[in-house]
Amino acid sequence: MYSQGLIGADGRTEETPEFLAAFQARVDAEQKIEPNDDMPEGYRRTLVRQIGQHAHSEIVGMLPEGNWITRAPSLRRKAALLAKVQDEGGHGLYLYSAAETLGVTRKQMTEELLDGRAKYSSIFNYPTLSWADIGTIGWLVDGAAIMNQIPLCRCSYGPYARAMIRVCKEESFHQRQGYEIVMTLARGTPEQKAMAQDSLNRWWWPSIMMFGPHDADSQHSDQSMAWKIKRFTNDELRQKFIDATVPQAEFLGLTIPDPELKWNEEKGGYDHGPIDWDEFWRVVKGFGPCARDRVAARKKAWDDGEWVREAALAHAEKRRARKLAVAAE
Ligand code: FAQ
Repeated sequence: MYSQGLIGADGRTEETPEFLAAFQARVDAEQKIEPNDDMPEGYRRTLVRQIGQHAHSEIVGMLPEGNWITRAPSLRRKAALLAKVQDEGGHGLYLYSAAETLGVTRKQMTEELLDGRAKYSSIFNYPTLSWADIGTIGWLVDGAAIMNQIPLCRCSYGPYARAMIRVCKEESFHQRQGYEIVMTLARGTPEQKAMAQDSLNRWWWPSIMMFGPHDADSQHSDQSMAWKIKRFTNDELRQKFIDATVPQAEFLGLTIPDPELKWNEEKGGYDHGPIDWDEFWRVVKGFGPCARDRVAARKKAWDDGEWVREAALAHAEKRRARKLAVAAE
């Protein structure tokens, strides 16, 4: 039986060794942690950070693809892209709701994004320069997201794990539609194939960086793995992604822009060339090519939506007052 911790004078759970051991035993036994359960403050903070960043990534991730909705080459492509961008918005909302179960509000999370305290995925700081980029984002970025997110369906925190199940189903469809766009281009005219190759050249390395720093430099991985928030390390997931994606590129007749990419018989996976970590950290620290535009777009959306939030709140208060009046009669 899981023992709840002692409540200290400040109202917080006292993290006694017994409490921490009981919590870890519960995680080790694969029991889900739910919102009303006692949990170590570090566990709660790690989840707020990760789920919040994940939610921001989904919402900011709508911008590069949204840029092409009006320029999609056919009605079918436009309908699929519109639906995909809406799906990403939905993912952001499930994730904000999951984070809210940990005692943080969406307003707080948004403020942290806008003032630069909260991060969002580095990948969404790159520009979408051609229609091929829409295919490549589906193929590589959604592909990388799935690789990272399937294990999150088994995350120890119940609301995050459950949100991920639906998200992963939708991301799988996104990956397929992206691959189909790239396949159409790769089998099209020489100009179309060149457009697909150029897109792969620009998105490959940023996609590889999505998985985060090498394990030796990942500050949160060890603890997150022990708490079963993460099930695989950054490098393990990156390797799985590369191994799955190289044959897909070969099938398309496209070349991955890494001259050092080579099958390693002994390890049963591909070796790859060095990752430009200077570029990664520059982007993560807010100096990516589109960083300023992305945050400005989110700020405008938040400011423009203020009247909607006020109206919804006023409506909710009016309803509550009416209910109270009826109850008092
Ligand atoms: N970008 O110690 P670690 C999507 C930060 S959703 C920016 O290894 P951790 C769907 C990290 O936060 C894509 N920052 O950290 C879609 C930490 O900084 P902090 C988003 C990064 O948390 C598709 C520091 O570096 N997916 O694509 C990045 O254990 C198409 C040290 O790193 C998720 O968020 C990065 N790439 O592992 C939408 C999945 N990598 O917080 C639209 C959930 C690392 O101490 C269109 N998140 N950092 O200030 C995770 O799995 C993890 O948080 C990792 C990082 C793996 C991203």
